[in-house]
Amino acid sequence: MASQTFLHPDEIRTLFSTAMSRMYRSEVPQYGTLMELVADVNAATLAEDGALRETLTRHDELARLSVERHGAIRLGTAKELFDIRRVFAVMGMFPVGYYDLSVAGVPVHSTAFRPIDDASLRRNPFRVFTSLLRLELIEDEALRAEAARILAGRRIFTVRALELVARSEMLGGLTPDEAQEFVAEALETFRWHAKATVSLGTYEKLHDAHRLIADVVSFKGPHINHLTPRTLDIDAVQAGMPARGITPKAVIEGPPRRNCAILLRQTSFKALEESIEFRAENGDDRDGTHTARFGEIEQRGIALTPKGRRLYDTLLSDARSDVRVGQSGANAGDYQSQLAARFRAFPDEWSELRAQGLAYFRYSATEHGLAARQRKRLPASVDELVQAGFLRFDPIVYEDFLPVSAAGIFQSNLGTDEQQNYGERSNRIEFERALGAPVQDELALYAATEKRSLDLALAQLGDPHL
Ligand code: OOG
Ligand code: NI
Repeated sequence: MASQTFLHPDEIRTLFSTAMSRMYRSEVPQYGTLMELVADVNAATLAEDGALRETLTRHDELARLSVERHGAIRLGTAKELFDIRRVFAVMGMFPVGYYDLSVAGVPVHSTAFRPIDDASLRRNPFRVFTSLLRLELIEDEALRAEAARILAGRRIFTVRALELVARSEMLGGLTPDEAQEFVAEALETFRWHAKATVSLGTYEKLHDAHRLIADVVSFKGPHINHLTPRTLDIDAVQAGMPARGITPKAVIEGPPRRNCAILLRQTSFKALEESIEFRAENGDDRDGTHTARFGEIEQRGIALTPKGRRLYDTLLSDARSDVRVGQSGANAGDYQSQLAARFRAFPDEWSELRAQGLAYFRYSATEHGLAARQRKRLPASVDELVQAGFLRFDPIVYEDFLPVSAAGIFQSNLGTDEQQNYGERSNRIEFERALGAPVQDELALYAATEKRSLDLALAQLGDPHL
């Protein structure tokens, strides 16, 4: 069978994320410094917390601790989004979730391309937060038309990369040699270009409309704008950045520090100002600078049910209306303490989170339960099985993103730490049309994982329900 000679998409993703990490570290030395800080903090945390070390070892996570968890790009056209979906599919990454950032003053909407099944997530969880510029949000009609014209003329993929994508689609995969070549070709799309495709004058006009528009339209391709490793203690990394010459954003996005980590906490260092050679045009041959690239860290917790997510959204929005963080990070300390105070209303014990239906868990039959099943009929309800120690439950990790947090990461790297609050508005249908496929519903994925684990565990315990 031909398929036996194909390299598994998870392996291709690992080749890709490794190549991206190497490229980004050489392009942005400060990112290498952040990686070192993260490694030091993780080592210190593990040395202090034996239980955590044991859990990570049990789940086979220690070896991959320092592997990047995500990166981000910003695309300019529907066609680019359509093709990037095909490129990521070769690596086992599929669009999950829809994020409308325009409501937070960022003219994009986004999805995350990520592995979906448990085994793939365990092998390599690398994902790419992918945004599509919404040109229709540029008010100046002439500028909008010019931006569209510039974008229509660029090709962000190499010819060979698209050939290999088509080959993979037709035959069902790539051989190891083809996969190597594919990764090298795909990497070209994410590379930094110190040479802009527009003059400084055009760049400035785009920049005045929105900094992000200039970032997307002025360059040959969608340079990767950050990579994000996982930390075991995000507060320690945030606090440790200045001593290593890194300027962190003002506040950590997401929930406050807790015993039972929920969803996702993130922080980043500010984007760097980099020299750009602009195109000489109509006597304009000035050079300039652009800020786009930064480094981020993340710490993930349990996935919340719709009920849990509603509570999270309410508490977050309350804290944000209590204290507004200003442009230069003023009030950051007050915000963090207000956030912690508000979140006291969010149960902070696993058993409570489960009992109140606030979070998703992975169930498994315990040794004790399997042995008991041989001797007697087990109790009928899940709660009773849990109580008796026959059924155990572990948190399902949140693998997605948070729109308010993402907006905060964007804002901080567009030069302001100001928090903007939002109302609801979305253009998902248009996004999916450009993508050429629906995005998967992340909550449905967690619910299905929980249900599968519970069905299996109950079957192993002799289906006491029946
Ligand atoms: C993406 C910002 C969002 C995250 O982790 O929430 C993001 C960008 O700046 O392009 O990466
Ligand atoms: Ni990010």
